[in-house]
Amino acid sequence: MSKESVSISRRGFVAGAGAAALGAGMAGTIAGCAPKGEKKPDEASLSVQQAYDPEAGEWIPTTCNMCFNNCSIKARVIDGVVVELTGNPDSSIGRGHICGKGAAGIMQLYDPNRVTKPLKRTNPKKGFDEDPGWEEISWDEAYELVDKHVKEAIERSGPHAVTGMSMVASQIGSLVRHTALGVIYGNAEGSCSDICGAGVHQLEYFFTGTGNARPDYTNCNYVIQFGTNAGTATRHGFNMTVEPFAERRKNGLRHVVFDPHMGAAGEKADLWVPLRPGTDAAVALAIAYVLVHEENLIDREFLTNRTNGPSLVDLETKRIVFDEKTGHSLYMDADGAAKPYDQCSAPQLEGSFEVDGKQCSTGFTLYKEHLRTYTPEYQEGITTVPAATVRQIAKELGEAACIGQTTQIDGVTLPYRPAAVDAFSGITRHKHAFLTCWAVFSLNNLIGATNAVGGFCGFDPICNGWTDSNPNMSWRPGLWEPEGLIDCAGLLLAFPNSYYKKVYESDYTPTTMGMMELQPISEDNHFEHIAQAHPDLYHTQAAEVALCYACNPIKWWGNYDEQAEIFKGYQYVVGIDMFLNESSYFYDVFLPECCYLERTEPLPHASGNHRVIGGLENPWTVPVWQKVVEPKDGAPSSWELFSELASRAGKNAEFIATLNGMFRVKDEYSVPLDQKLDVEAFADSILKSNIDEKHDFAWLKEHAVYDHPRTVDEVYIWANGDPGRVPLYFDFMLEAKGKVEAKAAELGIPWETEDYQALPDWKPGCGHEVVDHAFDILPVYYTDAINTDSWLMENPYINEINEANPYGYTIEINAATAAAKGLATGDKVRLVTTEGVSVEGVLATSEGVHAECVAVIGGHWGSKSAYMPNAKDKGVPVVHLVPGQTPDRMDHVCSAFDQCVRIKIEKIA
Ligand SMILES: Nc1nc2c(c(=O)[nH]1)N[C@H]1C(S)=C(S)[C@@H](COP(=O)(O)OP(=O)(O)OC[C@H]3O[C@@H](n4cnc5c(=O)[nH]c(N)nc54)[C@H](O)[C@@H]3O)O[C@H]1N2
Ligand SMILES: Nc1nc2c(c(=O)[nH]1)N[C@H]1C(S)=C(S)[C@@H](COP(=O)(O)OP(=O)(O)OC[C@H]3O[C@@H](n4cnc5c(=O)[nH]c(N)nc54)[C@H](O)[C@@H]3O)O[C@H]1N2
Ligand code: SF4
Ligand SMILES: [Mo]
Repeated sequence: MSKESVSISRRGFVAGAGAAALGAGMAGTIAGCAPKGEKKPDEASLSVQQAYDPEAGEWIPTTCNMCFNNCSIKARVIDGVVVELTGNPDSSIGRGHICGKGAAGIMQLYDPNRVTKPLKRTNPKKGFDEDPGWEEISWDEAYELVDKHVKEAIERSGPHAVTGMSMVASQIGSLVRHTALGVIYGNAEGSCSDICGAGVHQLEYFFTGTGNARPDYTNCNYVIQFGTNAGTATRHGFNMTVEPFAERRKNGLRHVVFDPHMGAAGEKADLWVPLRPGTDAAVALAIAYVLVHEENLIDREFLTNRTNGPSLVDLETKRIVFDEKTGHSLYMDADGAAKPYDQCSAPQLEGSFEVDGKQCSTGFTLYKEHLRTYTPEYQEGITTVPAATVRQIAKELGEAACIGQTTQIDGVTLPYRPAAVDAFSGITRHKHAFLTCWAVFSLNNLIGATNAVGGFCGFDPICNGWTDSNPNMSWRPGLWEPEGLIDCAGLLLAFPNSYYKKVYESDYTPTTMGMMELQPISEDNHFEHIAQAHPDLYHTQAAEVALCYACNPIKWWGNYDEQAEIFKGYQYVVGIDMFLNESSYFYDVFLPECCYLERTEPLPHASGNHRVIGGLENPWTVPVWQKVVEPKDGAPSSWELFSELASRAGKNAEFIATLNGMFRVKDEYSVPLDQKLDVEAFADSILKSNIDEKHDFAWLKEHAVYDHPRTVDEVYIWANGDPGRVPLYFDFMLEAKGKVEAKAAELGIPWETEDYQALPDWKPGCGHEVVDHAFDILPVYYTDAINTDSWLMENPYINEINEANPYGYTIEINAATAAAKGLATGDKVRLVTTEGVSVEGVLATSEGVHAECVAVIGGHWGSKSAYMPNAKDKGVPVVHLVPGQTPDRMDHVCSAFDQCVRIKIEKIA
């Protein structure tokens, strides 16, 4: 494969409209977008007419994979060529919309730089400056190489010798990757880098019974967002959120955004509040202070009956007091007697009492006292947000919540709290992220908006089944009896999950580099990034072989040179992708997956509908993902690829049986266990098991989507009056602290436990203190609506939009800050850390960024790969500035990773 890959732009494409190789219809679509009058009719533009002949070709329903949302789309295909992509209005997933990224998918399908044949490295030297010398090999050889190297490593050094990597670019494929490695090879290690949800997911589990939550947009009047562009550029269910959010905005919803950068959210908001990165907990706790101490705008009924706020806490030990007989936590009843929570008729939310000779206060009383530190004036110096702004927002939020009001839906009377506080990755990419997420999401509890109509609700906390009569696909959160707290359903496959069980009952001995057992309330095995670099630190075993599926692990964490050293250290690296991204410079063998438009997948979403925002307006939806054109050069899908590996290893039965368990396939509908898995037959198994025989895959291919309405009790978890509370005083954190400390001491390993506390706080994260005044700037990065993670700049449509955007590939800086430093738009600069690590770029000034920050899109762009020529060197990879391999940047509760690093800006003459 030559290094002179083809560089294309939209206009170049039109000019060379011979484009014969791409087929008539393709040229038609491109010409259709070209500026008017640019070309005379020729062969290509004649095909424009053909492409737009309403009778020509057919529309085939399928699923988009240009970002992780997997919207339902339709592809128009003429003579085996995709000429147009559009949304599918029959499906709630995307609601008939296709975004700019989705529409640009056509340029990915036909990108001449997409790889479709397996490759083997011939140059043994690995590095960004070394051409791997890729040589085409047969599929047979490619599979043999994977099988051989993975097996040999495991035979040599055990299951920890192999690590699998994958992330969100192909979410369901990642599940298959994980399952396949586990079942076929007994692999035990895995790595990921979703430095987005660490902390957020856990708090959402605790409060909503499921790992993803959102404002109940259609019923909400007031939304505060912390560090997210949800519903304006990003997040789960992007195309499902944009419309209801915009509709409500038109009808009066007030939108407040806390973000150091004015991205899509800040731009659309009524109020953009720039704050210093990593300080959200301080402002959130100050909002709580105003609600509790100044405005008395809190929902006492909710706090009493739906949180553990009335729990009696021993003031000496700071632990909740449990009844010896029942094992249940004690509340103080109105008659002055302490009783188990479920025997108390009128629990006291506030007060201090003597119980069995112990001085006790309620959890809420302690929470209230704890807030006294966080006055609006106190947070000002930390966050730079004026105290008056905090007071204004707190009052608006509390008043918008309509505390005390109810509403009726489908004959059920429910609390009506049309105000919600939402957050995502901006607040998690910091140390102390768990405390921050806790401080932020607790605001919903204070105003009683958690799980209320118009408030803050889980995507999919309860499912009664995909039909009225077949409960096979159903789940609901259990109850943690000792405190009556709700448990949760797991994120991807919605199986029952309980963090409390893990805290109280599990063994804390770590079994992998991710150290998950030592973090009973973490979801992310991010400690692998530290442990792989320093196996001695935690007495873990470093992996020798890595299998990277649909990810760019050189770019997804911290400093690239450090990551490159890790990758050079692996004895063998397998890459499965569509493009030779910069991580491929460290791969030994490359197996191409076909494009999403060329493949059939049994289900686009995991059964928990992880990408579907839920709500009464969005039914349970099972959409089709089928190939609309034949795969170029016969490249397989991940399902086919991993099924082939399973089959070669003689592991069909184990592989299929595990998949059956994951997707709740009933025995009678299982595909044969002794044959290689057939994807369409497996889709049949899932559909027949969870819907019925009529709705098989043939039916789905024709009808595009099966759906089933959600019921009020599936959306608002307490609609049936079921018991269940959310934690306000986190006693279980103190339990975990003791156990984590004991285990770390026993193993003789370093571990931080300061953040295991019963009430949330703000603590300074990395780079908060200014040590050297020359280094006065903090870079932040954000996501816009037209890009996906690190790979879309290769797409000529997207690249052109980024180039036309003054802030697309530049470094955005506050105009006043720039002026004070003698800098201006167009200046070429170097961002340098105190360690001397640097990245370069061109400045663009604006008023939309905090005076102490610079902002870039993505933060992991600036591709180094010559095999992605459109993307090469585009954008500014500020994450390269972040040291990634020491534990001091890690939040030891939830595995969040701090991305803040102080820099100075040097002008390059
Ligand atoms: N278009 C598009 N959609 C996507 C994706 C994509 O790549 N493109 N990726 C998907 C994935 S994997 C994810 S994780 C989600 C991400 O979804 P979001 O979390 O909504 O993504 P970002 O736009 O990166 O939002 C982070 C925001 O936090 C701000 N920020 C940085 N530091 C701080 C801070 O300390 N405090 C506060 N308050 N804000 C801060 C940034 O300026 C940025 O605006 O989107 C998903 N959807
Ligand atoms: N600086 C910075 N770092 C980040 C983030 C950030 O916003 N900025 N975001 C973080 C977050 S929240 C996340 S979730 C991760 C995301 O990290 P990754 O999931 O690693 O995302 P990408 O870096 O875009 O790499 C995706 C790769 O998948 C390939 N790909 C796309 N579609 C397919 C497919 O269908 N099949 C196969 N086999 N390959 C495919 C693309 O070509 C690309 O090489 O990054 C994290 N790291
Ligand atoms: S939001 Fe994502 S999945 Fe939906 S159309 Fe856009 S790129 Fe495709
Ligand atoms: Mo993410």
